[in-house]
Amino acid sequence: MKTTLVVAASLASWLVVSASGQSLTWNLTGSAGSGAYGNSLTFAQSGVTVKATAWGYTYGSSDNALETAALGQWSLGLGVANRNEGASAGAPQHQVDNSGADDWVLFEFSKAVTNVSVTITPSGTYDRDVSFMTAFNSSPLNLNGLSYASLSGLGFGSKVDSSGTVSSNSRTVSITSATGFNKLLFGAKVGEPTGSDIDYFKVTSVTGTPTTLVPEPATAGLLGLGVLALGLRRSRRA
Ligand SMILES: [Ca+2]
Ligand SMILES: [Ca+2]
Ligand SMILES: [Ca+2]
Repeated sequence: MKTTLVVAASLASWLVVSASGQSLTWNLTGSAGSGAYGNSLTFAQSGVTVKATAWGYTYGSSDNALETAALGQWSLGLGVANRNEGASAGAPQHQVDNSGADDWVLFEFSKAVTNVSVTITPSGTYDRDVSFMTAFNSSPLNLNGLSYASLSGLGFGSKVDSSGTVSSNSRTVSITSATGFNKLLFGAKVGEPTGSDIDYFKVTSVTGTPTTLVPEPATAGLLGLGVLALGLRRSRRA
């Protein structure tokens, strides 16, 4: 019996067990066109599904929290039309962008993943900086009315920025995370709403390796030792 154990960094609250080793790519391109506020698109690959929804930082009269947006799909991938842009916004605002309000795509995986990367493609020549956050949360998420500060309550870690350059080419972004996750909030870089800093792109594909995560409760040490002992015993028998 093959038992694979990968013990995550000591500070992580989840252990990664039995990474399958098979990397999957979910191709997000298509021809659905503009979406409606609150819609979703789901992509399946080898039995693992990814549900994508769109969010804009447009909530309330002062745009101070996340609100459902319209998820569109084109030949270069997914775009977000937020409520300030209008659900059927045209180019370039129907892309994921930070001109005005921040746009985000929330990816909810049916299984935890590691070694994740996201490929983006601008429709035109634009800056390609991104921000992202990851979480492990076994419930479907509703981000409506939540500020960035309140996302930690759903298990999201700190926002990570990743800078690209101005180009019309695709860019692949590695998603750095201390452990596996099943929620990825991915958008144009927060805080660059004007001029040539503005980032515009569609999200073309997501790649990741499915894993099984085991929680690290108060008894983590004991549980970890037990699993480790079991693994060692099995490997001796093999
Ligand atoms: Ca947009
Ligand atoms: Ca915009
Ligand atoms: Ca930028």
